[in-house]
Amino acid sequence: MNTPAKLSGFVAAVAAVFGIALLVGATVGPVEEQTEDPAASAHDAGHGDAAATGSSAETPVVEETPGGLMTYRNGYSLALAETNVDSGEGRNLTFAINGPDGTPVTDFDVTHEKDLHLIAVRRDFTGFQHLHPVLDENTGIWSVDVDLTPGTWRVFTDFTPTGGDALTLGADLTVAGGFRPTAPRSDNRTATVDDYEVTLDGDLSSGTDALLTLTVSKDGQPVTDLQPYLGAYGHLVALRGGDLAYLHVHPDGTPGDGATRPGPEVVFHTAVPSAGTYHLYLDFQHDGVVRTAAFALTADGAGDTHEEPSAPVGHSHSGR
Ligand SMILES: [Cu+2]
Repeated sequence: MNTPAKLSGFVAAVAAVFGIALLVGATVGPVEEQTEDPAASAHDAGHGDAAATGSSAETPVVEETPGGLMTYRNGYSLALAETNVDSGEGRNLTFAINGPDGTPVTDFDVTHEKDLHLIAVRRDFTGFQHLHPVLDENTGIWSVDVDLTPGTWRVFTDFTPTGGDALTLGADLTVAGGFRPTAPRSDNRTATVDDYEVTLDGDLSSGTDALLTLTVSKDGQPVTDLQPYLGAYGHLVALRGGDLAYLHVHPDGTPGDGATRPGPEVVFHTAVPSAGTYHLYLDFQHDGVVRTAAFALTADGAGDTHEEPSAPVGHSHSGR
């Protein structure tokens, strides 16, 4: 008696499976296109590149693979001279950016006042450093001193090869010695560094261009004479928890434009590609010293793509 009901249930199930298969097909397609797309670059994410790359313009903001996850991309690669090193302060690190012809690149476009920005961070989000290596133009070898504690580090190089698109390549660096991983940071909107306190306002939500306002105070007084650092009153790097996807965060306004004040507020905008916790590092300069304030902020997945349409974005398996 029940058979027709069962059958129609089966048909519905098959239809559901097909529906999911169709969805998967639809979502895999653009990703495959993207891996062939040499123009994919973190710098230009969400800034109108989609039209130029020929991918049909839906929501271009967060469709790209974020930067920093790949060691090889668009024919370029990050080659660390050594991938296993000893710990210590001021450890010399050398590397090359190899180009599509397999030889080290020596011509770079200046971005944020430098040819190349290097971010080194231990994979448990300890020991963040934002450095500017020096290039030997004869050999294409970059050199920089890094303070390394034992553990696995991620090294990011953020650059624009002349004639090419902006890229962020990442590679792991293993530092010998025993270490105890730092527990994951829970969300924090206040960071203290030396005599400074920095607070973070604004929320992250996938698919939305978020405004983040960082407010700097010293000894309880607002700081109103921040100094430009890399052409802005602050430089913010965002790394996603779990995989350390590297996001570009753009400052709002530039020093000397007549509207941007030297603190206490520094405003940035960014679009995160997914839900998740993001680790944010603000470099700011005051009294001639660059300091880094560290935050963590969890983004909701309101704009996450590739979700099953009927399922809420939250998690239904929490079991509580
Ligand atoms: Cu830099």
